[in-house]
Amino acid sequence: MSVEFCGLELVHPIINASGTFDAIAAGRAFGEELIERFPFAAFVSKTVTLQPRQGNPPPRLWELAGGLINSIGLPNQGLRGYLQHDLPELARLPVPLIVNVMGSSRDQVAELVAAFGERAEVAALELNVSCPNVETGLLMGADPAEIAALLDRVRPLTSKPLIVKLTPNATDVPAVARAAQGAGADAVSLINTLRGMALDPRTGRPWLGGVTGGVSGAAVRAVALAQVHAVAQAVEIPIVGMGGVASGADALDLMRAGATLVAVGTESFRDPAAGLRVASELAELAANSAV
Ligand code: RRO
Repeated sequence: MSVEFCGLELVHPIINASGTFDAIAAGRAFGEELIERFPFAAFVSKTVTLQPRQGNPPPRLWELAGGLINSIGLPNQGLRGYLQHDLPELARLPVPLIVNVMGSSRDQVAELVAAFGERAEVAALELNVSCPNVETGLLMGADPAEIAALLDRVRPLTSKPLIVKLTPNATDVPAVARAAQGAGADAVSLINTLRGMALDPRTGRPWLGGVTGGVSGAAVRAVALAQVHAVAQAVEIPIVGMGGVASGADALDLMRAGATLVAVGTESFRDPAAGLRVASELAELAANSAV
């Protein structure tokens, strides 16, 4: 099941979706067993911003019949805190580290890319232009011209692979993917969450502290499949497909639609070892069918 992705040799095609698996907390809970049987072939960090952020006010989660709505709002220690605390711990993982970064301006993203670009512990960068829970994130990722301008600014700053994480909350996702490819992205990943909302049944007011949030899980699987398929017709660079993957069959669907790698997200909250299970189910299916 090994696969080459942007020059990285991965033992299988299953990785995690950014922000859905805390490898440091899981390491504390499960110890060396987690390191020895790490569920993913590469690890994608939660989004890092230049300055520390508290995140959105609680409540931050709403459970749906078919998934979750999150309004986490990018809590993180900022670049300096990440370099000091998280990076040394994540560098111990037995798989390549992909750092996900986000800024509210091109200059901010550039500073993050330059800083991580020179770290040997970092195998690749994912540019989050698609968070539904902060206004600025969505604007960049919904507009092909904005994406091209962002890549023009940051591409010269690193030779590491740059993966652009696309938003499904855009009118023409393939056009954004094409703009990313044209301006030097090495890969695209999709989908991030779809904007959604839940009301508190007792008060009729928005449940989430951030009012709206991002929908993920089984509820978005068909949307992800359609968008990965559409983007695969539009670009030649590799695609990381994600959205509601809970089984090897779901992963195989996304690969048949054009994904080179598949990320598991919401399912890891239910089962922290989901990545391993999806990879082994996929291997069994692939042995019996042409991907
Ligand atoms: O932190 C979040 O609220 C968040 C992010 Br950065 C993202 O990219 N996607 C999402 O659903 N939530």
